[in-house]
Amino acid sequence: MLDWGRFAREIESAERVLVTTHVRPDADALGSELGMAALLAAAGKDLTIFNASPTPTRYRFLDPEGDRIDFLRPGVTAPPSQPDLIIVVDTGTWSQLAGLADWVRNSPAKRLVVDHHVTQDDLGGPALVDVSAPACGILVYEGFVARGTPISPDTADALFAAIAMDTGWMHHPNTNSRALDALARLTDAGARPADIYRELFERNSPGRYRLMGRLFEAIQLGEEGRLAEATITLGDVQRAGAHMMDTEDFVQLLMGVVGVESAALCFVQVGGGTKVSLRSRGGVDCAALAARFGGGGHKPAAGATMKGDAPESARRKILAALVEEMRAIRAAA
Ligand SMILES: [Mn+2]
Repeated sequence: MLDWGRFAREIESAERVLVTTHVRPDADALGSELGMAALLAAAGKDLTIFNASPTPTRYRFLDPEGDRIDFLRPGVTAPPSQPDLIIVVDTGTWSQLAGLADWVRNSPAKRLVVDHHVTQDDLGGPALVDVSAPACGILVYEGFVARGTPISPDTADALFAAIAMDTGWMHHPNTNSRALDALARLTDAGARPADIYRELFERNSPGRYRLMGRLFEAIQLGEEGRLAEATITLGDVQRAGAHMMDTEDFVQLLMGVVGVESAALCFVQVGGGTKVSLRSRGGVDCAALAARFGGGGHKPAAGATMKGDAPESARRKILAALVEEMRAIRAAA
């Protein structure tokens, strides 16, 4: 539970508040922003939501008119006006603020972070962080409860989407009763789970499905079925009538094969080079592995882009390193 008394004191003197989040915002980032904005509007604040990057197509249903969440783009190189408080949600690092970081640094406004990530920079203001929360949206939901602010159906949808996405629609290991309780209460407040699910998961392009078919055909298993790997080429993407962004979450499909503990998916890039996505639940540290090839991430999920190598050589290198790790972990067990 965050210190909502502290939150109340921090927002007390502010009249104009700008809410922002990390670059390439996901549902938790956007839902938390919309929730935070509603929470502050109920406290009589003047609100702006402004991000370093556009709202991805998949999440535009959260801001259907596109008039609530603004962002940097050609012709709009800064937020429209200076706030007296900047609230950063779902991140606490300068690098994640990307193109907005310098503007935040140079703004005379006070700063406040509301987040659930471990990695935190000093953004020049207090950070209200709860790393045990599966989603930032849960923290914002708890803010409504703590402050006794009613939740509108639209805000309930935004917070529901935030929590549902950061828990992988309630199947990631972080799914707990705190998340499920928040989802239940948000549903009571008017959230529409079936509509949100359709928006998030049933808006695939036909090209994405054709490319998925190609992926399923290309899966190769190794290490007695514990390793799944595949490569998606530019030709695959073109023949499917798809785009590279249609490959989002593809590596997770490899992890769905029974017995698979680690997965590597290589994407041949347009400008040359190979992007590799790694997943593991068998003890392999994907972040450490990716770091050896100039990438990074989390232990169970990481990635790297290998620029200097031809695709086949990049694939061989990453697989050799992954197999070596898998065997070392097995030998030690
Ligand atoms: Mn999050």
